[in-house]
Amino acid sequence: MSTERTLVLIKPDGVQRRLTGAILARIEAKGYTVAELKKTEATRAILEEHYEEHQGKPFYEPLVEFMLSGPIVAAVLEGERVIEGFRSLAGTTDPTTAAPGTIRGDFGRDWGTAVQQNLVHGSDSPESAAREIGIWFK
Ligand code: RTP
Ligand code: MG
Repeated sequence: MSTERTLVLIKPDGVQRRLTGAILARIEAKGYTVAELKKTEATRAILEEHYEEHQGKPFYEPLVEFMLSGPIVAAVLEGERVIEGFRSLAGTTDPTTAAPGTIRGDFGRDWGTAVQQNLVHGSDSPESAAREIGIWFK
C-alpha cells in the first residue's frame, strides 16, 4: 500500500472554460478522493514559491502572468499512487500532443500563446506534493 496525497490546480483556463466539474469527475471516476478543495486566486508570492524550480526559464514570467489571470481551483487528492496517477490522467505538458483520453489531450489545444494553458497542474513527486500542499493549504 502506498496511499499518497498530491496537489492539483485547475488553472485559470480550466476554471474560465467551466471545466472544473468535468476534471473533478475524471479524478473521482478514477477512484481518487478529493480531500481538500477550494476556489482561490494566486498571488505573485505564492507562485514564486510554487514555481521556484522554473524561475529564470523563458516561460516563467508568461506562466506567472497566466496563473494570475483568473481564479484557480486547488485540490488535495488522496489515493494509491495518486501522484503518478494524476499526472497520467492529465497527460503530457503540451496539450497539442497530449494523448487523447487525457485531460490535456481531450480539452486542451494550442491557443496561440502557449503551452502554459494546459488546464491542470499536478505535483511530480512526494517531495513536491508535500511542499506544494503546504503552499496552497496553509
Ligand atoms: P505542471 O507542473 O503544471 O503539472 O506541468 P508539467 O509538470 O507537465 O510541466 P512543467 O515542466 O513543470 O512546467 C510547468 C508549467 O509551465 C508551463 N510551461 N510552459 N515551453 C513552455 O512554454 C512551457 N513549458 C512549461 C506549463 O503550464 C507547465 O504546465
Ligand atoms: Mg511540473
